[in-house]
Amino acid sequence: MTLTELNTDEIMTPYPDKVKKNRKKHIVAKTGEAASCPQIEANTRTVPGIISQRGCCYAGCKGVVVGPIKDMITITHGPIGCGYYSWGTRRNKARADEKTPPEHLFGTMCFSTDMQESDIVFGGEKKLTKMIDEVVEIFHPRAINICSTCPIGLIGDDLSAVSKAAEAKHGIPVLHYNCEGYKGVSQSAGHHIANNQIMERIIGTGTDELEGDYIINILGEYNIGGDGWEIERILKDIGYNVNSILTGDSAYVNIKNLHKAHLNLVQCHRSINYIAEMMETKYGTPWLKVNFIGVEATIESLRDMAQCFGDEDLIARTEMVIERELAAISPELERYRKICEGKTAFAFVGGSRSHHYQYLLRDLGMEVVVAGYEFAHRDDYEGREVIPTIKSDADSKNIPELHLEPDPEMYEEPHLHLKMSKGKYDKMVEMGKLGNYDGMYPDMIDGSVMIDDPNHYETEELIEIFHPDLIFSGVRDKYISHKMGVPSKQMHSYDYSGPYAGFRGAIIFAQDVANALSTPAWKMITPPWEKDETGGDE
Ligand code: CFM
Repeated sequence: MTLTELNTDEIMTPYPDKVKKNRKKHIVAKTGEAASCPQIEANTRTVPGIISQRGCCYAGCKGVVVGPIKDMITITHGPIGCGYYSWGTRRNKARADEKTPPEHLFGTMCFSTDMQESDIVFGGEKKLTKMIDEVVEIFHPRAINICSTCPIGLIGDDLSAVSKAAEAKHGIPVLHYNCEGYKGVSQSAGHHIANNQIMERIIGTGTDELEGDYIINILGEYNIGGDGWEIERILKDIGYNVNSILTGDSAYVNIKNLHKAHLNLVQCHRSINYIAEMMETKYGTPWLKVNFIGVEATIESLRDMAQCFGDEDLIARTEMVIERELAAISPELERYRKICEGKTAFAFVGGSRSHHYQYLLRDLGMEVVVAGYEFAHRDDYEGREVIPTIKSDADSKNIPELHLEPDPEMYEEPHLHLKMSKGKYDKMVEMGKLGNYDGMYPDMIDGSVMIDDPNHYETEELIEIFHPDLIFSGVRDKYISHKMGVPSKQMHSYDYSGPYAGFRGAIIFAQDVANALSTPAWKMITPPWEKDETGGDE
């Protein structure tokens, strides 16, 4: 089944005219003739009350980007709900390492000023100051983050003054983020605010001399279910030195030295493209878009990385590791592929996974027939070449750009970072390998649909039209599909499974998907479209 103009109208029928007009711009069907992506509206305000899957600015800043920094204490300044509900819900795993002993790991704890009514009336600055004092006295953190929630912006607490005073008093960096939940139109605004602050206050402050060749950072990898560790395992085997993964299992002490790396890899571009681009401007660090979700995608990313450095030994070691890993996983993958082959899926995830996971599903012979992003920008659908700048987006109008000049001490031409000739570097750029990424559209199959900021109602309608075998969802839409007899995989937390990245992750994913597809329970549910008008079975 494909989506026709007729179905789209039918889906929109119950909407008031204004909503209809709005939502129509967020749905695009791919037809064989269309080489380039029709314009899709994205990163605009959600229709109030429509049951969107989106999160807020605070979620994007605290929950997604800065929360996982393991050796920083992140204080949620606000009523307790925001801190409590963002406590340990994103599965960004972390562990102690050489530079970060166990007493500096704070990721499992929840810190909040627990603002009460009287604090809202009289202001929360004193309470915040006291909390910072306590946190320093008890835990001795290397640095502190303070993340604002909605009421803080409304009552106007001066976080900048509190942070400055605390820095002077305690002698450690105290970073503050004005990431009130209502800012922007989704968590995407929070990513941007977090990126700006990390760039301004942390990156470039380190003086460590990093040892070895091929020093890289992996930006936009959050170690959900241990993904980052699997990627690190492969890269270390090949001979790369991973300085820091941002921000999964990352530490303040490593992020300080981010500018010392030779190359930045970008996994989730939506949440971290700002840092990649700002580092290129300030330090000349080149960046490469990678995707370690999917066997073929991982192989291509590894080959692209090796090409960036152009070293014959590295290229040979890359091929050796690819061959070894493939030999180890292929028989098992083939077994699961037999169960999954020919099945279809929906992918409704945040701002990059709905695209990335299409590669892994394709490894299993499955196709995504409807893909939706919750909060992506137009470039995530249409490609960076088509939409070269995100400045026209609603979020970007609300968040000031950092105006960075090249750092004369650190800035080198990008090709010098990679120790390659200018000509070779330019060729990589020309091939679209460096400083670029594709949107989701070219990877969608004919007759498939892309939908921006989908809601419960539209999800139900699309299930009824397409009858997918599996749905990749968030926790809010998961149970809709279950009630309709369609299994789902929670792709933000992996339903507590994982890792799914790299080679070993692909096997765990294949097993989970094969299990979901072959569980007999789903056949025992009669979906609504097979029921008669009175709600009974036909
Ligand atoms: Fe990037 Fe993410 Fe995603 Fe994202 Fe997220 Fe996440 Fe996500 Mo949940 S950073 S955009 S804001 S890949 S928390 S690890 S799974 S919505 S698709």
